[in-house]
Amino acid sequence: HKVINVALVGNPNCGKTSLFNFASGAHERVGNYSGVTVDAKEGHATFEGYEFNLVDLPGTYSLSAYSPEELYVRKQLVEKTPDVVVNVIDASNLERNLYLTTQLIDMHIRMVVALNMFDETEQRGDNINLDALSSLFGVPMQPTVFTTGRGVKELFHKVIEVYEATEGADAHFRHIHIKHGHEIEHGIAEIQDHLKKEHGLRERYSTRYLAIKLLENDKEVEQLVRTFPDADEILKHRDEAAKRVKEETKEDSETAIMDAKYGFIHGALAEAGYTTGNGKDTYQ
Ligand code: GDP
Ligand code: MG
Ligand code: K
Repeated sequence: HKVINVALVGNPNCGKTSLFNFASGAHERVGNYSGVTVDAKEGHATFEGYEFNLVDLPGTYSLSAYSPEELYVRKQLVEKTPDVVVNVIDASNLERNLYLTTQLIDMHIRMVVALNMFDETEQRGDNINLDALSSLFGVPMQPTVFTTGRGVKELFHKVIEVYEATEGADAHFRHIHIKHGHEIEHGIAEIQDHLKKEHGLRERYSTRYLAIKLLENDKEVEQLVRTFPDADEILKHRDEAAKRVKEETKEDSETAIMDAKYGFIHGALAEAGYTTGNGKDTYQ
């Protein structure tokens, strides 16, 4: 048996635990409740000759450093290095849910998106070209309904394809960069150049992810970088880049990066012809 370590990541209430229970036969509590403890449940599943170690992570809207859930999910992704992330999203609330997706893409991890609650989007009469959306994000996407198990086999099949894919050479694994606009990208590239000098770093972190986090003034990543011998140099470049971003966008770089991500999402949804039900076009 080949073993694939899979982490379930997504906003609260999008169906992660429902998938976890359906796939692993567990009976974890689903539904609306705020957990007191921030932890991960582990379970197992087998499919097409593969064994899956599933980790059900706490719900999070973002990968910033503002809540215990966010920090916990980040730590799990970096330290446990899952082979594939299943990013579960509530397809009836696409725009907000895709924000976390853009942050996961920054981490340069192999992932598959489960467009869950697909039944609700069908009832509402939403329309979208999923092939186009999937191609714009560089991530395979699978419509699912975890309360009935619809799409779960296809989802796991996609996980296997992404796991087995060779980087660059395979359509199932095509890392894209979410483009944040000229001055932000210029800053990211410059900070990244200085991070690359750090030996051993790249095995655990994407330098692009670290550079973006530094530009967002992320305190946890800044603490990590302060342990590097050339921390002052790196942070000096960060400060200069942040200043240029502010001059260009009139916003602090954290807000500018968030706006750029939402801009990307809007553009992608428009290009994929997204309309929501009730005859109302959300994206023109
Ligand atoms: P989590 O917070 O991401 O772990 O989400 P849960 O698995 O606890 O699910 C939240 C709620 O959504 C529960 O009431 C589930 O029964 C329900 N749910 C999960 N998946 C679906 C789905 O595909 N369609 C619908 N209509 N409800 C779902
Ligand atoms: Mg849950
Ligand atoms: K619901």
